[in-house]
Amino acid sequence: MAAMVTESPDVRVVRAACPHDCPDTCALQVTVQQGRAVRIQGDPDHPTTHGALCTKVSRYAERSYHPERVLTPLKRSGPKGGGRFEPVGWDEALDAIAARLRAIAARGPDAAQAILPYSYAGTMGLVQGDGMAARFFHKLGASLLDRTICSSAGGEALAATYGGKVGMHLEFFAESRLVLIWGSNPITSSVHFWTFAQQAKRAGARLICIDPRRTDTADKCHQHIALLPGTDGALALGVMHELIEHDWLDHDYIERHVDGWPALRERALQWPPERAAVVCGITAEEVRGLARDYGNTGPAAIRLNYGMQRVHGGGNAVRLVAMLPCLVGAWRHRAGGLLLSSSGWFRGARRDAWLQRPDLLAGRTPRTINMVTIGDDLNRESSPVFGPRIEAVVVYNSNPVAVAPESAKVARGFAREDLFTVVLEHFLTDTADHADYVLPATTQLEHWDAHTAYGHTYALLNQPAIPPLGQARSNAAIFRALAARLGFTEECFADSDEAMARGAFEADRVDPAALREQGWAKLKVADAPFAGGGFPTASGKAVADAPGLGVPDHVPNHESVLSAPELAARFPLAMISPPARHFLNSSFVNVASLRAAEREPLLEIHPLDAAARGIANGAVVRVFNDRGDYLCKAELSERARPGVVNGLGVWWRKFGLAGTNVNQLTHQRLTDMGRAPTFYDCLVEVEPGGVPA
Ligand SMILES: Nc1nc2c(c(=O)[nH]1)N[C@H]1C(S)=C(S)[C@@H](COP(=O)(O)OP(=O)(O)OC[C@H]3O[C@@H](n4cnc5c(=O)[nH]c(N)nc54)[C@H](O)[C@@H]3O)O[C@H]1N2
Ligand SMILES: Nc1nc2c(c(=O)[nH]1)N[C@H]1C(S)=C(S)[C@@H](COP(=O)(O)OP(=O)(O)OC[C@H]3O[C@@H](n4cnc5c(=O)[nH]c(N)nc54)[C@H](O)[C@@H]3O)O[C@H]1N2
Ligand SMILES: [Mo]
Repeated sequence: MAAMVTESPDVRVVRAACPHDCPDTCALQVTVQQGRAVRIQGDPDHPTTHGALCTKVSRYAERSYHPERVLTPLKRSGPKGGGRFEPVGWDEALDAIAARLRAIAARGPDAAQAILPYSYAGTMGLVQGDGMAARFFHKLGASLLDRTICSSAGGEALAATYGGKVGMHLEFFAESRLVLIWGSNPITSSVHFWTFAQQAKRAGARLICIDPRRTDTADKCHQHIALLPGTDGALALGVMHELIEHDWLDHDYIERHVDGWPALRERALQWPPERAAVVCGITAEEVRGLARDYGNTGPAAIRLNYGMQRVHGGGNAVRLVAMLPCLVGAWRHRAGGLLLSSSGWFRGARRDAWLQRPDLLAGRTPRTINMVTIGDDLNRESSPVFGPRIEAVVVYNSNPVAVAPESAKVARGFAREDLFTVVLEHFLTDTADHADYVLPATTQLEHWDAHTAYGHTYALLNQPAIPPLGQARSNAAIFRALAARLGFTEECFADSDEAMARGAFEADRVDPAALREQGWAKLKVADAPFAGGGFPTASGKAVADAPGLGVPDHVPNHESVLSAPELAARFPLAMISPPARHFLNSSFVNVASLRAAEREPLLEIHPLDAAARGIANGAVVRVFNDRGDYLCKAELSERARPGVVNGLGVWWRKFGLAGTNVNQLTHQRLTDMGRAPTFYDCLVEVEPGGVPA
C-alpha cells in the first residue's frame, strides 16, 4: 500500500485531499505522530497545490481536534431549536431515527417524499457527499434535492454556451498577457489561482479586476472596475459593442466555431459604452478601455467566478461573458479563454450511476425541493402542487440555518415542533441546534474519499490519517447503518468507504496507479481544448443564440435602484455578502484563531454613505429591510463603493450581535437560469445604534 510518503516507527505522512468547497481542491500530506495528526501541508509535487495551503486548511488539525467537536450521538433534551442535548448510544439514536423514517414511508406509495435530505458541500467527497447517502435516499423514495445554492446559474449558462462546465487549465493563466479577474476574489477564495496570476503579472501581463468591492485582489491588479452588483451582462454587452465598432474580432473563429453570432451582434450594437456605463455605475471610458485591452492583448484569459452570478440575471451575464473569448479567438491559445468551472471535464470519468444508484428509485419520481427555498418550503402545508408537508429533514454537509437565504423563515421552519430533524455534523452549528438527533461525523482526516475538482483537472484520493475521534462515524457508515435498519438488502449497501473511494472513477480516464501512488491523477484534457472549436455542444460550436433561451441580454436585479425604484426609496443601499477570507461559507467560524482574524461580524460602508447616516467607524449599526435586521459593526472603508455595502462572510447566527447574520436580509427569489439564489441582489438601509441583545 502506498498510503505513506515516509514511514518511521512513530511518524508517518499520509496522502489526502482537501474536502472543502473551493476551486483549488488541494493535495494534502498529513503528518501523523503517535496516532495524532500534527501537521497538514500541501503536496509539493501537485502542480496546482505546489506545496502551499490556505490559512484555513493549514489549521485543519485545529478544527478536527477542536474541544467542541461532537463526538457522541446527541438527543434533544430541551425545547426545539434550543441547542440542548444529552448523549445517547449509537443504537438508540439509529433505532429511533430508522423507526421515524420507516413510519413516514410506510403510509403509502409516495409517502416517503415527506422526508427531505438536505446537503451541500461541507465535504465535496464523492463518498461522504452524495455516495452512500444518495443510494439510501433513492431506495427510500425521499424527496430529491435541487442542489442549487452555489453555482447552478453559471453552470447552466456555461452548459448552454459551451456544452458543459469546461474551461481553461489553471496552470496556463501564468502565460496570459491579460487576465480579467471577474466576480472573483482569488486571494481570499482560490489562492492557488492567484499564484498563477502573479506569475503572469511578473512576466508583464495586465491584471484587471471586475468587482463591486475593492477586494485585496483588486488592490493588487493594475485596474479595478467597481461596477454595481448584477450589471456584468451590461458590461459584457458594452465591451462587445466596442469589439464590433473597432473590428477587434476574430472573424475566422466566429465563422467556424460560433453559432448565432448575427443575432447577438444585433443585440450588442444596442449597447454603446454610454448605455452600459449608466447601468454599471462606471464611466464610459472604463467600458471602452476594457474593450480596447481585451480586443488588442493576447492571449487574454478570463477567471470568472460565481460571485457575479448570485443575482437575478446571473445566467444571462455568464452567457455574455463566456462569448467574449469566442469573439476575439482567445481560445486559439492555451493561455487564452475562460475558466469558471472545470468540473465538466470529469463527466464520464466519475462513476456517478454506481456511486449514487438512481436506479434504486425503481420508476418512482419523487418531487424535487429547491434547497434555496427551504425557508418557504419547510413552512408549507400539504397541497396538490407542493405534495406532502415536509415532516423529516436529514441534514449532512450543510448548515442551512446560516447559509440559506431569508434565514428568519429557515429558522422558523427548523423550529417547527412537528418536524423531525437529524443533523450529521462535526459541530453544534446553527442548524444542529435545531436537531432532534445530532450524529457525530468524521472529518477528512478520519475517513476515505475520492475527489474531483472545479478549478483544475486532477482527480484525488483521500486516505484516512487517523482513526475516527470519539464515537464519530463517516457519513457513509451512518447511512449504511440506517439502510440495514430499514431492511435495505441490495449489495451496494454493504460497500465499504474504501471500496467506494477506490471505485469512484473509470479506470481508463483516471489512472488508478497514479491515484494509489501519488494521491492524484490528471485527466486527459487538451492544453488548448477549443483552439479548433470542438465545444461539447450538439453543433460543436459555442452557442450565442440558444434554442429556447434566445440571445442573452442584461437582466436587471430583482432589487436595485434602477429596477425597483420604490423599494430603493426605502432601502437605497445594495448589499453583497461575499466570502470572508478566514471562513469557508459558515465553516471554520468556530475555529478560534480564524475567528480572531475576522474579528467580528461587520459591514463595510463607504465613508460618504456613512456620513449621510451619521455612522462612525466601529459603531454598531442596524442593517435592515422588510425581511428583518442584522446588527453588526460598521467599517468605514473605500472597499465599499458608494451605494453598495459589503456584509462579509457567513457568520454563525449565534456569534452575531443579535443572533442573526447577513442572510436575515437576503431573499429567496431565483436567478434567470439554474433556479439559483440571488444573495447579492439585495437592497438594505443602515442606521446607527441598535442595542445588541
Ligand atoms: N476563504 C474562502 N474561500 C472560499 C469560500 C469562502 O467562503 N471563503 N467559498 C468557496 C465557495 S463555496 C465558492 S462557490 C468559491 C467561489 O466563490 P465566490 O463567491 O465566487 O467567491 P469569490 O472568489 O470571493 O468571488 C466573489 C466576488 O464577487 C464579487 N461580486 C459580488 N457581486 C458581484 C457582481 O454582481 N459582479 C461582479 N463582477 N462581482 C461581484 C464579490 O465582491 C467577491 O469579491 O470560493 C470558495 N472559496
Ligand atoms: N449571504 C450569503 N450566503 C451564502 C453565500 C454567500 O456568499 N453569501 N455563499 C453560498 C455558497 S457559494 C455556498 S456553496 C453555500 C454553502 O453552504 P454549505 O455547503 O452549507 O457550507 P458550510 O456553511 O461550509 O457548511 C458545511 C457544513 O458541513 C459540515 N461538514 C463538513 N464535512 C462534513 C462531513 O464529512 N460530514 C458531515 N456530516 N458534515 C460535514 C461542516 O462542519 C459545516 O457545518 O452557502 C451559500 N450562502
Ligand atoms: Mo459555493
